[in-house]
Amino acid sequence: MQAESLPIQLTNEQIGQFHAEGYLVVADLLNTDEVKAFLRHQADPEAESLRQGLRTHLSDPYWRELAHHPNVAGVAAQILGGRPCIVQTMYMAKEPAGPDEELGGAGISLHQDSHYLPNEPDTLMACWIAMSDTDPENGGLCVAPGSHKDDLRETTLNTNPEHTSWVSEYGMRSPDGREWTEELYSFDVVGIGEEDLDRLTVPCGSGVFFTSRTVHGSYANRSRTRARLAFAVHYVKEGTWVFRTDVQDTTPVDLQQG
Ligand SMILES: O=C(O)CCC(=O)C(=O)O
Repeated sequence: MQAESLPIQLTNEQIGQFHAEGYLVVADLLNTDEVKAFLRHQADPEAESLRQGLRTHLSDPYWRELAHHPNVAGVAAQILGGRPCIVQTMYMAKEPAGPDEELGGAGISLHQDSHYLPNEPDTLMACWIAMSDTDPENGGLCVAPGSHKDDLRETTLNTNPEHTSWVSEYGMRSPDGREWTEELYSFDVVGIGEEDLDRLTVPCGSGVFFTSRTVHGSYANRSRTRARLAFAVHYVKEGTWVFRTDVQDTTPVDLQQG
């Protein structure tokens, strides 16, 4: 499943762009065979038994391989300036609209990841990989450039029917052992609207790296024929404390494994 070419090395300009804009699109993280092998695996009913929610990278070798991939974790290491540790992995498939439907799979309201994954010091970052061709029509990723420069923004419970909506309790634990629960919900940040967004077109196998404070999300799939498929890994730099107990035990990346 591994790419034969040398792992991607970012230029100083690309790293500067990540810090200036809060995100960076990087082409060809995965080759066609790698994407196909992952999608074939996902379609196999036996893969179901390997799923462990946000921690499927611990139980499913295909998920593990993507999370440790030299072009994914390796680029994260270059951006973080240290060893990345995997916090969570997600596969997000949005189906096209059916013949009698106005919209296909729902989007995710505009948010900052540190709202969901408080961590200290805040080193959290994401790599979002397009596993199909993605664009504004089929519910591709949207980011608000420069939105990472301020603190965490005020939020409300999202109300746009194009976005999934949920509320859930999460356990938290601080480094001194104190424990509590917090109600998290499908956040919508206050003060950023559709006009502030770059609606990205990201071809299959390419990806977007973004900071924990970069406002991002997506809208529903409005295509009638094209699924929007994406795999995301969230990393922190080694030594970072993650407060949520369900993902507190992070996995240091093995960059040799690939
Ligand atoms: O793919 C999407 O629609 C949003 C992804 C996202 O919020 C994330 O990867 O943190």
